[in-house]
Amino acid sequence: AFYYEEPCHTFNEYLLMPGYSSAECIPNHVSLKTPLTKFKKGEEPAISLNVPLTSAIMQSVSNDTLAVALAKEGGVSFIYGSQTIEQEAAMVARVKAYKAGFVTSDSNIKPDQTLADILKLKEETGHSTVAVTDDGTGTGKLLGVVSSRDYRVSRMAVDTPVSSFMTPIEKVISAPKGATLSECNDIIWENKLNSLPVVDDDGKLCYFVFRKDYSEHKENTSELLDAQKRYMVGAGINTRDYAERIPALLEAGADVLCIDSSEGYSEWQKRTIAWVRQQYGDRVKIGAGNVIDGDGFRFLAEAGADFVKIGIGGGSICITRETKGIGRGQATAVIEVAKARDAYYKETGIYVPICSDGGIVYDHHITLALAMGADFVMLGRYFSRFDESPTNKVNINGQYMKEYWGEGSNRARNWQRYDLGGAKKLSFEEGVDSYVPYAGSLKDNVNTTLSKVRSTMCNCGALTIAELQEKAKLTLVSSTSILEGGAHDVLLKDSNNQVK
Ligand code: MZP
Repeated sequence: AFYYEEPCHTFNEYLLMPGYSSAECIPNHVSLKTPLTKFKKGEEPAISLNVPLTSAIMQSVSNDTLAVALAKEGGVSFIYGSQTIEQEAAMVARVKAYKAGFVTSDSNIKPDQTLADILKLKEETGHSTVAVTDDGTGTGKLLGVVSSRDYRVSRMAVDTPVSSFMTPIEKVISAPKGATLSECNDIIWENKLNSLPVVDDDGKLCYFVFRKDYSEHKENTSELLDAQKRYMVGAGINTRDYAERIPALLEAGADVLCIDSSEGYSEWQKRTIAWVRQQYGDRVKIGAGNVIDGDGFRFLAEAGADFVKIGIGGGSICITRETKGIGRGQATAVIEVAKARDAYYKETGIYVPICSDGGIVYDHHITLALAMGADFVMLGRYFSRFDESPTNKVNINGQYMKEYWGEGSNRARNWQRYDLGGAKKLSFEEGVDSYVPYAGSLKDNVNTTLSKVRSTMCNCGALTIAELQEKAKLTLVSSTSILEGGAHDVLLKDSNNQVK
């Protein structure tokens, strides 16, 4: 057996030490742009992210609703693969069909549907206005609209048909197809509307413009209504049914794929990547993983992976280390894989981005992972707490919680993720089913998290992630210094000014 000389470490055991910050070094000047896929020296990556965040390939995290919300903030979701090929492709297609600021076919309803259907739609899409069209699609004839106000005021039974409380088309203020965003905005403000349907000559619905769109897009007011933004989305695949799943996901519009596996240093991954290269050449982008050392990285890089994911056993819902006794402290894994990535780059001129997956508990762990060499991070627990995640929000003892379960739990039964050949089943659990405290909207939380990341980067004198990786000074902390890092030797107050 081979024994490592040093123990492995987690993010919590490290601190960043400040470097010199010039007057230029302010959070507003920080760029968090980062490569998602590999590139040759001197070239640009085919896909970059504006922020270094991706959401985990998990049933309780990455559906189409969360994918749209994260793409709006500049990151990318990988839709979970532990569902049928048709279901996963449909989720991908819904993200691609979503046009910034416009009602999609998801937010439409037929007049004979009920209030209960609207409430469900609202939950799924987050839209507060629903279009009532004759065929219930985004291109049907517009018969009326229902806004949150309409159904709240009406307080009707949930089985009430929509036609009885919608605002009928005669009373709906609309704009003609071809109107520019600034023209729409004038109508919105003159009439104190929150949203404005745009219809063609036959009364067919083209899209809605929302009041908030204007502030988001006011630079290109004249072009915005053809230049409809498509959001980027990734999709998880496995090493069993890739020959059927991948074509369906690409047809649905997936921008990037990722092999979802608890253990990536395997022949199964090599075969999967080889199949992609044989079918599509370099056109299709595919990440692989997870690995926790330099050998695993090199194996996947040589197999042709576009990026490599790091992490075994560090996920908040993961019990792999307890059940199988394998894994490695996430910080040590990232540091070692980053060294292998840099050596590979020096040798071949090919930069293969790496992703630190799992185990992010505090926002500063993201900065630590980036400083240690990760190009981006993947988070499960973090995103599962938000409105946009697919799971139920429940009240437990007076506190709102969201459900969050591992892909290796009996609930998810994602045996493909743990597959080493053999029977098509999950032989034993490697994940748990849990609750996480509900935390509100993705946008608010991501903005707060990233402002902390930018601020720490400035303390380290870095305006880009590459600069952070070059300049960061990291120190291991003793267990007593960890205690010193939290509030200590004071009595904390609760919200009523009482001692907690
Ligand atoms: P976290 O952000 O919740 O700490 O970790 C999320 C990561 O845990 C996922 O991206 C995935 O790599 C891993 N995961 C998902 N399910 C399990 C499991 O059931 C798991 N063991 O380890």
